[in-house]
Amino acid sequence: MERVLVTGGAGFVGANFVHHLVGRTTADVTVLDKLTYAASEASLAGLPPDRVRLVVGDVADQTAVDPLVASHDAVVHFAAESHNDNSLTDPGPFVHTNLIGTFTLLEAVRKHDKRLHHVSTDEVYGDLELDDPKRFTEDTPYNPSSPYSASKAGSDHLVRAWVRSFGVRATVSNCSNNYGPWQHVEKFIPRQITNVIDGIRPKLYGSGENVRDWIHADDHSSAVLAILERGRVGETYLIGADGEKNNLEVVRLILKLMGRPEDDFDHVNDRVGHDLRYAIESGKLRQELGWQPQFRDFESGLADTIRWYREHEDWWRPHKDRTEAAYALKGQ
Ligand code: NAD
Ligand code: TDX
Repeated sequence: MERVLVTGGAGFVGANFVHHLVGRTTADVTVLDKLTYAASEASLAGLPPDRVRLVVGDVADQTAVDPLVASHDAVVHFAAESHNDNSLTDPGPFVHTNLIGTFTLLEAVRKHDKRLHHVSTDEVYGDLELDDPKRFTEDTPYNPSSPYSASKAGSDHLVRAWVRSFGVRATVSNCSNNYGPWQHVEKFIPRQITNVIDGIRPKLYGSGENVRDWIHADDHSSAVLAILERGRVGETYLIGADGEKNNLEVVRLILKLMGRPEDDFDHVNDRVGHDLRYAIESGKLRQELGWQPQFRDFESGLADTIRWYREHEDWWRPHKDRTEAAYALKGQ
């Protein structure tokens, strides 16, 4: 696969993937990104300009998508509206990008017979009880809660229908919560790190007992690359690194690592319909494709991430005030 089209490559997970791909393969990469509020061109800084180019465009715009798909060997589809809280205040862009965008891409890969990998989320499965011994598997029924997760669930169904009905050569992955560099300050971990840097107390939604299954974004990238290279067409792979932690534990760890008292945070209004727990069983990916996560120690991965935000204030500062102002309006 010498020419890879990466949609949403100026966002968090997409940018991590582009860095990973360029470092580990000889592929030339085109990033197709609308450069929404969530994107940052600076996330692609330092990559070789002869191997990586950015095309600004909408994945739901057939005239932009069709010629790009035609001129590449494979497409990795990250572009999405990704923030649950935003989907609760304005769901329209989620339907546009996550559903119409995926549909548009599917029609182009069908027409040009190109390989597609569709990047999705564990949130399509809904949530688990705290004491449920089961974790999500590839066989768990879909049961999404928010407009965001419903739109991602719909996009997964579109991909499977295009595989079965039209023979499109696609794979799907559903990953748990990512952390690492280049994540927008609206998201939980970067929000709290940059709050502490700014002398603002971290903000915990509700009780803080909600559990997320954390994975480093570079491990997500290596899993997506393994699926792109060796995954079986038509299959879905769950991606996770056994990283379950509740939000209270994560806030306390951030405070400890940043030299603050561990109770120096506020409880704020809970998210409407807040999913309680996500947990991934990733045995299929590990056994079939031999994938393993490299970041196994959450505390040291989090310490690296804190260091990255301390050293890259120029990257996140332009987004911080507007993000906090929007949260303040909601009592969060
Ligand atoms: P993000 O919001 O940081 O980045 C999304 C990117 O998509 C941005 O660069 C944005 O400009 C671009 N984009 C949005 N609408 C577009 C459009 N219409 N056309 C072209 N580009 C558009 O999101 P993220 O956290 O990097 O998530 C990327 C993908 O990974 C999503 O599909 C998400 O569902 C999936 N995912 C994310 C996580 C996570 O923890 N962040 C976990 C599992 C799956
Ligand atoms: O300030 C906060 N305080 C807080 O307690 C924020 C922003 C979040 N939270 C909680 C809500 C969640 O329980 O932290 C947890 C993580 O929140 P987010 O970072 O918003 O992530 P989440 O809603 O779990 O979804 C993420 O993982 C799955 C990504 O944003 C999705 O794109 C991905 O599909």
